[in-house]
Amino acid sequence: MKRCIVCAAAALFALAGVSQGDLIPGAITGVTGKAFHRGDNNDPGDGSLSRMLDGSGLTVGNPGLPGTWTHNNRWQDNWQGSGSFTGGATPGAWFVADLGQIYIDLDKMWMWNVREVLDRGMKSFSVYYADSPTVTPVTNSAYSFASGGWALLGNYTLPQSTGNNTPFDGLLDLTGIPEARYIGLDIQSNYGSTFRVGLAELEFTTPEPATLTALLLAAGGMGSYLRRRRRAA
Ligand SMILES: [Ca+2]
Repeated sequence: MKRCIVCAAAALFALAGVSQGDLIPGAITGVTGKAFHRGDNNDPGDGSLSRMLDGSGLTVGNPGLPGTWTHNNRWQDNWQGSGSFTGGATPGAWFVADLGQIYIDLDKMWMWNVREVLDRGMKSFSVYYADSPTVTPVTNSAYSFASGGWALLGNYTLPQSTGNNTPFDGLLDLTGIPEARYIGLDIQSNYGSTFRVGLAELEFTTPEPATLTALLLAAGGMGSYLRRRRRAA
């Protein structure tokens, strides 16, 4: 019965033009990106930057079970920036996600690595965050996260993908970010490709509504909201 409800929900979302990524609980919609290279086409074409942010290629089998959130290996549904790389190092590779507004409750970043050709997957990277970068990033241009407005969250390694239709490869905790609109990746290496580095999908989430309500109640936020309503009435 539960599975039927999930299937019905997925069918309704598909009819409404909502992506599979939106089925992920707490997913932020409408995220856009900039990067050192546009990928195979300009947005929103096949293999463009938006294909790593729009849920393309994702299948959310059961929204309540992250292990069922898989991504395919079609080049059209991922982003692979081009460069000249040696020994796995990817100098000059960067990516910035624009969440569309400032969030004060960022929770997680779910990451699916490149599946078409596995050595093109992102390996070592640093994560930065900002409300308003001093220098606006521009696709197909150089960029430095030392240019102002950015704070470092940490340095990470994303595992290589294991292939077609497999679950997420990395899950990053964003709760250490007090507030941010932009999330930046300084990409330092890949898994050996001499000319490509990228990702299949990134999904950003905030706490699910039930969790958020509990947090507000715990913090006393809901209590003050209710008091304000009574005074206005
Ligand atoms: Ca995708």
